[in-house]
Amino acid sequence: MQNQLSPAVFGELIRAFSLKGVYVRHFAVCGGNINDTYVLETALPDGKIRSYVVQRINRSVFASPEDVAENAYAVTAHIEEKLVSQGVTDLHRRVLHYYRKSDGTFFHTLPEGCFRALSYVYDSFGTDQPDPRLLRGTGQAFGRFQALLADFPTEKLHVTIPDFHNTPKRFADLAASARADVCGRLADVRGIYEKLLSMAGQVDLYDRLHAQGKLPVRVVHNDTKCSNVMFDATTLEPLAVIDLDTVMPGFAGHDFGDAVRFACNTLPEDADDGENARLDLDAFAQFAQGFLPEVGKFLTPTELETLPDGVLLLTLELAARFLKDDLDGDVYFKCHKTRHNRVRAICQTALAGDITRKMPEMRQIVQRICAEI
Ligand code: GN1
Ligand code: MG
Repeated sequence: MQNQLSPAVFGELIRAFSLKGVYVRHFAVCGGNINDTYVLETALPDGKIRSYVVQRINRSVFASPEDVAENAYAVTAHIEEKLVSQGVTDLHRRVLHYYRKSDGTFFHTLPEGCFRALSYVYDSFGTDQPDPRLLRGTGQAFGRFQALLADFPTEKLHVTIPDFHNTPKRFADLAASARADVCGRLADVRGIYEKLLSMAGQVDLYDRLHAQGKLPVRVVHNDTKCSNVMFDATTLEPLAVIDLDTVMPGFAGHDFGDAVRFACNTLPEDADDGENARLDLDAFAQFAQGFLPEVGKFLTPTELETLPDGVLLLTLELAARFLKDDLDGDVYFKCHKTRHNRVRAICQTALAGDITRKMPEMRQIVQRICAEI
């Protein structure tokens, strides 16, 4: 549960970020595993209601919030410029805006935490639950995000969480937690742990290809859950990609893989019967039909060929991260049920097994769509 915040906190934020209007109400938006997110409503002098998004940043995950904000600002400014040159007019619905304080900084620290304010995408919705009607649009949104940033100089980005998608290191960290076994949980999760290790033989694939000069570094969103796309409430068209906290240099397949592992799983990420998790190939094809036409022109043949490998990599990586957090005693991800991280790890491990089996079909689907672009 998020701690309750008083209206006075939001009043202080309205002042600090020079937001328009006076406080009316706020409510929490559930879903994130790291930060706390709220919608804040204010009333303008003419009585109209204005909405903002306010977030309390998890300082133990993001050591330098200003670096996170600088990345997000640089990326959104670049996207905005591109959209303007493409003749897009409803910019406020297509790209997030981060508010600054009068001293130019993006964060306001109060006894209750470290806060930032950003724009609200009107007449839109996001969803935690993958929706078949939105799969292609989710692919389009994340593909377009990469396309809009294809010429952004990656060296300008801060590495806000080092080794974020360093899958081999995630496995090394898991092994260290298993050795330490601080909560005495290893005996209980040994089966999952061993199954996971048995699938981890190729987790350095992207790093090897990069070292051979075959995989370029790109701007990567790094958290491409379908809940991070806002859709038009009427047309269901994808509007803006949100949650830019983890935008960093990385590989294109990270974004493709993370999106598929979340949106094309037959079960939610933390389903109680996670051992039944499977990859839905129809869903995969729909997502790919949205994503590939957006990126097909500029990703290299090696990047395109290895997109399905990213699905396995990211699923294994998340399984390793959840299992590590279970072994560590739930210190990283927010937990809402008993042994929540164990539940999540079981689901991702079963999904990784099914992805391994379905790799040939995934490759065929990607090849077929690429041939049609
Ligand atoms: C975290 O909080 P949220 O949902 O934006 C995590 C992602 C994981 C995701 C799994 C900074 O993202 O890496 O994929 O949970 N973010 C961070 O649900 O660790
Ligand atoms: Mg996130």
